[in-house]
Formats: sequence, structure tokens, C-alpha cells
Amino acid sequence: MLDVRPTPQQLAWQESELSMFLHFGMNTFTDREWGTGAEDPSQFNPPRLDARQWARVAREAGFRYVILTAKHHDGFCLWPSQYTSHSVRNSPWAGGKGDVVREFVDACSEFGLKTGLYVSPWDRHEPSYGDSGAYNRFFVNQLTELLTNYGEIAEVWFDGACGEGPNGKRQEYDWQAFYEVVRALQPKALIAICGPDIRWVGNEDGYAAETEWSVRAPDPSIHGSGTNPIWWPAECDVSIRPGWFWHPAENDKIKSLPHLVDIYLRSVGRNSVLLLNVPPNRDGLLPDPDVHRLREFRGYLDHAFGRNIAEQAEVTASCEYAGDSVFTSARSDLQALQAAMNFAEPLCIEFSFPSPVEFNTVVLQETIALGQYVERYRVQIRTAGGWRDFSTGTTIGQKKIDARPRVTSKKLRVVIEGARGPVRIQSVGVYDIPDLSDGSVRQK
Ligand code: FUL
Repeated sequence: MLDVRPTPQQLAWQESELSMFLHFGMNTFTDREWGTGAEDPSQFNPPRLDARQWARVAREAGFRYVILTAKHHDGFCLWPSQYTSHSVRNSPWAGGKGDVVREFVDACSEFGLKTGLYVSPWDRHEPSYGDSGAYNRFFVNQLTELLTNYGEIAEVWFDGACGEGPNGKRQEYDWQAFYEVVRALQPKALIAICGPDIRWVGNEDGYAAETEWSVRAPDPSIHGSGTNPIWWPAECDVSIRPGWFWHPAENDKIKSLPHLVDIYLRSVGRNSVLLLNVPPNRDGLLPDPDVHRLREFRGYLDHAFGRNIAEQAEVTASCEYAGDSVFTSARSDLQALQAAMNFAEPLCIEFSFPSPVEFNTVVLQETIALGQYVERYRVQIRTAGGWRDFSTGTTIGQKKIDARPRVTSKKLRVVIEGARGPVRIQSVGVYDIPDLSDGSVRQK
């Protein structure tokens, strides 16, 4: 049996569900997605920058981690790095005495948020880029500044982009050296994307796959020579706007509420964390329309998932089982289910309601602190003609959300048909989530 489990940091991160990305920097002022590195630092000048506003909005919208682009591909540093002149130190903002990373981490700590930093290895400004050894030392120095001077950093986000250096020279990143400095200075930090702890889901649309294992084969370029399966959960990154950075022409192109809810269902609802980018504008503030949309999003989720209909049901299971009281809270642990996992018969948990209930969504959770095992399941409802499928699926993991056309039934059952090891179902949620105007909430 595979016994692969998350670290406490991976577990806390997966349970948090929502992270916010803040793409902010030189590109915000030049209206670009990728700067060239030739920009003048004097162009960076946000007159009303307020990191507390970013943190307040993130907190109120239910995000638990926030990640700031401390350095993007153009190489401009949002902190006064001593290793380059291409930073806030040479900008007019705050008289050249400002430090956006400092304001960001202080605001996050005030609002109880975990902080993450995006630090791009690709650096189109730094002259040593392309001279591999020298640039790798430069990058380790910058990481050292960021991981020493700003308190606890929960996530370090490494993008893999690797453009040509000056004169077409090719930069070879020393990833192992980058990981070592993170581990040495911030042993609890998760290293994401080009990193061993959090995996990129593979697209920038915010959608995970139907089958999403946190237990994976290691990637030799990241994890070295080991071949044993590892815990490497997925993160879905997507922007609330078409671009990652703020652009004036995109103020009316913010993703609709149905689109965001659809992303939530297909990221958080497919065993992944959603990393939603909300870019601050040239004032240095999260723009009003984006903030408004985030409030709508939070309001929708609170309303849709506020009351678990399954709590009204009487519960029986085809195995040793602790009794229906375990379902009175949304996060009950059915550890006793593991006793039945030899799969001579499918494992079945049945819910009987006092009278017919209407619902369109079922939320399943495994106790991932102990691993991820379910590989095939079926949710069924009782009709006059017998049991019929409400949904079928493969992996569950931290959370699987099946949103389907609305049904009415007195009985529902969850049948676990295949697993890689002892299954622990953490909770079963049954909800009637509101339809959204364009119908995209209804999957399939
Ligand atoms: C990409 C970058 O090239 C984009 O500019 C953005 O930062 C995205 C999150 O990662 O690879």
C-alpha cells in the first residue's frame, strides 16, 4: 500500500483552498505583460499604494495565502535589493526609501494572512544573466535577502521561464542551490511550481483535471534521483482579468461571477488550490470592479455552501461505522470506514432524509492528512425505478465537488468502488447551490 502523506505545511495549504496572486511592478506602469528590463526605475510611482487594502480585501474574500511578484521577468525589484540598482530604491515612490515587500508582509501579518513571494529567475535586466554561475550566485543573494529580512515566508513561487541572456547566452539555473537556500532560511516555506512541494496544474485557466492525485511520481529535474511516489499537490493559477498585470484597457474585462464560480468548482472542487490573480493598479490599489467581484464571489460561496443538507439525514454504512452522529458536522471523520477496505464489496454510505430533499451538488472529502486513496466512486439517488447515478468520479482528495442538474430524492448513497488503500471519508456535503444566469455552474 502507498503510504504517502502531506507535510503539515502542505496540508494547511491544501485545506486553505484559496490563495491570491498580486502581479504588480514595472509592467503595471508600462502597460506590458513582460517588460524588457530596459525600463527606467523612475517609471514606478504608485501615488496611493496601500498594501493594507490588498490584505483587507483578500482576508474579507476568504483568501488565506497571498503571493506578491517581488521580481518579475523584467528584473525590477519591489524591495531595495543591495545587489542591483534596478529597484524601488531608484524610483520616485516614497522618495526612494520605500519597500513594497516590507509593506506587503506587514499588512499580511496584520490581517492574519500567510505571505508568499514570486521571484522570477528569468531576469531581463541583470547583466550577469546568461553567465550561469555568476547569475545563480546573484539570484541566491536576492533570495537570501527576501528570505532573511521579511519574517516568515510561507510560499516561494518559482516560474520556469528561461529566456536568452545578452548575446544569446543560455542561462542554466541551479535549481538545487535555489531550493537549498529556501530550505536553510525558511524551512517551513513551500516551494511551488518549479519546486518540490506544490505542482503547477498545467494551464493558466484555473482548471484542474477530473482525476487529480496529490500522490505523484517525482520529477527528476526537481526532486532528484528518488523514484518513490511523493506528495505533490496541484495549484491552479488564473487571473481575474485577461492579463496578469493591470492594464487600463482591461477594466471592463473582469471575469464574471459565473466564470469565477465555475473555476472554483473545477479547481478547489478537483483537489487543488485556486491561486487567483487580482492585480493592483497604477495607484497601488486593488481596483474597485475587481474588489466588487471578489465580494460577490465570497457571498456566493458562503450562501451556496452555508448549510449541509446531509446533516438532516440518517446515515448507515456497509462497514464498521461509528453511527450517524459523525455526520452532524461538515468535517466529521469516518475513520471506521477503513476497516472495510478489502473491497470484497464496494464501500457504501447511505443517507436517508425524513422527506424528499432537492439538491444539485455533492461535496466529498478524504482525510488527506492520512493520504489520498479513492480512485473510483459513484454517487446515487433513489428513484421509483431504483438507484440511479447522480455523479461518478475518480479521485476525491481534499475536496471533490460534483455540481449537476437539480434532483429530488429521499435517499442518496456514496459508493466507493476502488481505492489504492484504506479510505477515510472526512465528510459528505449535500447542497442546493444557486444557479447563475449563464448556467455555467451546471457541469456536464
Ligand atoms: C508565467 C509568467 O511568464 C507570467 O508573466 C505570469 O507571471 C505567470 C503567473 O507565470 O509563466
